[in-house]
Amino acid sequence: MLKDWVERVAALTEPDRIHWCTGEEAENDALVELMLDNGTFVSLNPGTHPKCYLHRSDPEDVARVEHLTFVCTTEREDAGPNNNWMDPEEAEEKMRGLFEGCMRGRTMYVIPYCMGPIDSPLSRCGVEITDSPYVVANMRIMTRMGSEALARIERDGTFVRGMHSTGELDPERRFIMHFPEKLLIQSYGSGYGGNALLGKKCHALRIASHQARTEGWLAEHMLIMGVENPQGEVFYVAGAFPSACGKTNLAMIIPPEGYEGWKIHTLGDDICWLHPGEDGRLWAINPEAGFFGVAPGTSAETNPNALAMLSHDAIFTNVGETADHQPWWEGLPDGEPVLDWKGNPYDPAQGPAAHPNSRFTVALKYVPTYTGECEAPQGVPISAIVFGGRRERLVPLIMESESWQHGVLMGSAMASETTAAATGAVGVVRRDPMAMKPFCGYNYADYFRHWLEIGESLDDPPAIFHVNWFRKDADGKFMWPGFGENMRVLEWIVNRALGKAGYKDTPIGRMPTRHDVNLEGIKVSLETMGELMAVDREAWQQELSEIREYLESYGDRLPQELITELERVNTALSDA
Ligand code: OXD
Ligand code: MN
Repeated sequence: MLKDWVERVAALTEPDRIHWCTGEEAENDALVELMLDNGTFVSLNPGTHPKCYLHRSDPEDVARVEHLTFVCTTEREDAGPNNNWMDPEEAEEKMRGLFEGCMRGRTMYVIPYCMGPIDSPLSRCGVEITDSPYVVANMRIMTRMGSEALARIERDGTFVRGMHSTGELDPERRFIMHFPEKLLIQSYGSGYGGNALLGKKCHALRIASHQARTEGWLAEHMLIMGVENPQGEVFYVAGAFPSACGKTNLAMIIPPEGYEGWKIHTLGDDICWLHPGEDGRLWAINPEAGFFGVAPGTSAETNPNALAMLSHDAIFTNVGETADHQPWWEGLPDGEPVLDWKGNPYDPAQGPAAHPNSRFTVALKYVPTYTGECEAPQGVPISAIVFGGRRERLVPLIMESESWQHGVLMGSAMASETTAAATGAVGVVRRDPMAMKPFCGYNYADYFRHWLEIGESLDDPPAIFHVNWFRKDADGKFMWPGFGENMRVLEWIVNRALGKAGYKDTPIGRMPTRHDVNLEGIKVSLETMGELMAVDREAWQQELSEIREYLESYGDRLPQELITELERVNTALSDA
């Protein structure tokens, strides 16, 4: 079946050569050599950054393109108002036209990959066909790619098919199409990140969310981390935050002074597959094997663990370069860029040295907080789910839902100011339920129902929280220090999960009192903490009416339970 499909794709795209990827070191070395020869890769300083390479993408191809991303289900309603939709036949016809002969003169790479540990029943496989060696090198880091995955695919007999060509990199001839009913992805005209590394957003979120719904699990845009307390108990937390809102930083947070004895386990920073276990708990695996993280802002101060893992065996995309060939981006205190991300002499008047969505690709096992549980075939049991957004006003630092239903409402009401991770305006507040707006492969109304049903099926569901690290005061200054200090909030979360942290009930959820979050050693006054946890009744009623309007835009398919829950909160606010 795989062979037939590869032959059909080759007949359509007419490559000069076909290369089946094994994932071996020697194969990677040869690809690196090829990319250094043809300029796809620039070698970085082997003294400071051994085996690190810089890739400069086409300047018009620097982020995910949500307006060119489609979910092609037979019925338009199944894709929902949260997705761009195209009729599957029309979409395949359009893509056939683009793929026809597009690999002439090129090599076609066949990448068998496994999302999740090779021996895990929770993992799912795929095959990406691409004409980009850069994609192969990235997929090798981001997934379990090669011979072992191929053997599993042959055993399973089923896999997600992904067709990718960089085409002409013409934004006018660029589409990212998903056919969930056929477990098929077709991507043309971009070589960048989520548009091209099909294992990531296309497979592990859009197609997998559809698969998860039919099979009874959840595919989520979440980090996975373990928080180990000084008693040696480890609590696993999954966290959903919109793109470029600090998931990577949180996943590898370094506990601040005063938290000696606490330890962080990093299992993943972007995607989490959650399966109900036989014990009534929710178990998580990270389908990915690497990080594709945003570089700017990553520094020894904000994320020393990330900086440490970026000193070897990493691919940098669209960062600047120093005179001695080290990668450079805004936020690094040392070094000076001489070249910008386009490879031009750096001129601050022309913009930043690194593109705001410039990225690093590096294996998960190189993060200093790697502890190996992400290889566990059964996954890890999740004690807490944390939702978060980037909100300057209104939304408190931390709150806990009263029930699973209330938590689903919190997740579905998530909103955030947009970032550079996708093309389009930055800083605009948009609703981004469960941080899945760009990634949910089916109708959000059905997705909310699926979340409610999963909760009902669990005897011991995780507690659900909502955080906001991004509140600003009247002078526009951040009120909470963030980064490592977020550990203080994590401490409250795991202690809540243990049932031992104090809280007060408020109309919008449970919150710590001013004394329940440890403020020792930081410059946050009790007064500021009070503000960070205040509930502005009128502003919240306004927010609830906007949430209601948003949710009701999903029409009849919206589960009524969410509106009932929203009305409960609204009544509590009126009574307060
Ligand atoms: C990502 C994203 O690349 O969310 O992880 O855009
Ligand atoms: Mn992401």
